[in-house]
Amino acid sequence: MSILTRALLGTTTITILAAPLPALAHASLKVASAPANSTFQAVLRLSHGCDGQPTHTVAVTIPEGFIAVKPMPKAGWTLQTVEAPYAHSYELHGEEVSAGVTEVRWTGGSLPDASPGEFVFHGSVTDFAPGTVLPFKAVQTCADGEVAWTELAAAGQDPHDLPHPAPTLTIAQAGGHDGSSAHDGGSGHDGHGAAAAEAAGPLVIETGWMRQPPPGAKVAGGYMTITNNGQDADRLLGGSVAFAGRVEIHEMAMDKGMMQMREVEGGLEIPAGGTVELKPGSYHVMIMDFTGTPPKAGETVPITLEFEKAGTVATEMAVGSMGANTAPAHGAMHHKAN
Ligand SMILES: [Cu+2]
Repeated sequence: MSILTRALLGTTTITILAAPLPALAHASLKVASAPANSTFQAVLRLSHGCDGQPTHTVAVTIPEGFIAVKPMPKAGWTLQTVEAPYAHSYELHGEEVSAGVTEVRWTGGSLPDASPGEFVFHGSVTDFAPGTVLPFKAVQTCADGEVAWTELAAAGQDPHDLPHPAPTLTIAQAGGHDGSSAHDGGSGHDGHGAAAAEAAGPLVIETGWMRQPPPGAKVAGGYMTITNNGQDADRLLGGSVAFAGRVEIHEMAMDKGMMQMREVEGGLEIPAGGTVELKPGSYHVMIMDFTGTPPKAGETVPITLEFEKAGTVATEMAVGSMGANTAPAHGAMHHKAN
C-alpha cells in the first residue's frame, strides 16, 4: 500500500512561476485517449525540468471518475499519495468504491532541465460519455519555483493556445462494449479471450508471442499479427502488461547506415482492410521497465493494447525460448485462459 500523506493536502496550490519557460515546454499523457469503463495506464510525460533547474517533485491531481488509482514507483523518487472521498461512488468489480487516491506525488528525485521524464499510474475510467475530456493537472516543483500544467481550455478553445495546458485524457468510443461497470482489461481472468474479441471490434489480433527475457533483462519485444476488418484505419498507440511499467510501439529502421530501434511516432497505423505483422527486426511492442517476475518459456501472458479507435483490447502472448525467432508452435491464438 502507498504512503498516505495527508500533510500534503492544501499545499498544492499553484502557479508561482520563477522564470520564463522555454518555448517547447510541455506536459502530456503519452496515450491521451481511453474508452469508458476500462483500465488505463497513464504515462505523464514532462518534456524537461524547470527553466535552468531540475524538478524535484511532480504532483498529479486525479480527476473525479478516474478511480482505483495505483501509481508506479520510480527509481530515485519517493512515492506519496493523498487519499480522499470521491464526490460520487462507483461500482468496480461488483464493489462500491467511494474513496481513493486523489493526488499522486513523486518527490525527492531529480529530473534535469534538459531531460524528459515519465511518471506512470494505473486507474479505472468510469462510465463517461465518449468525447469527455478529463484533466490531469500536473505541477513540477523545482528549487526556486513551480511549473503548473493546470490550465483548461474553454469551449471552442484550442488547448495549444494555453501557455500551460493540463494534460488530458479524452474518452473514446468503447467499441460496442456494454460498459455497465469498469473492468480490468489486463488481469487475465477467465473468459478473457471472449472479452478481447468483444472489445476489439473490427480488429483481430493473432499469434501474440514474446521471447523469454534473459536473466536481468529489463525490456522485451512483443510480437503479433493485427488485422483490421473495419472501414476505418486504426492506430496501435501502446499498451500495458502486469510485469512491466511501460509499453511502447517501436520499429527497427536504418538510420545513417545503422539498424536502430525507435518509437513509432503517433502510433502504428493498422489500415482499413489491412494486416500488420509485428515481428523481430520490424515493428514490435516494446515492454520496458520490468517490475514483476518476467515470464518464462511455455507460459502465456496477458497484454492490454491501446488503440486510437478500438480503445483498450486485451490479448495474450505465448512465451517462446530466449532464441526464438517465430511464435511458439502452440501460440496464444487459441489459448483459453482459466
Ligand atoms: Cu524496441
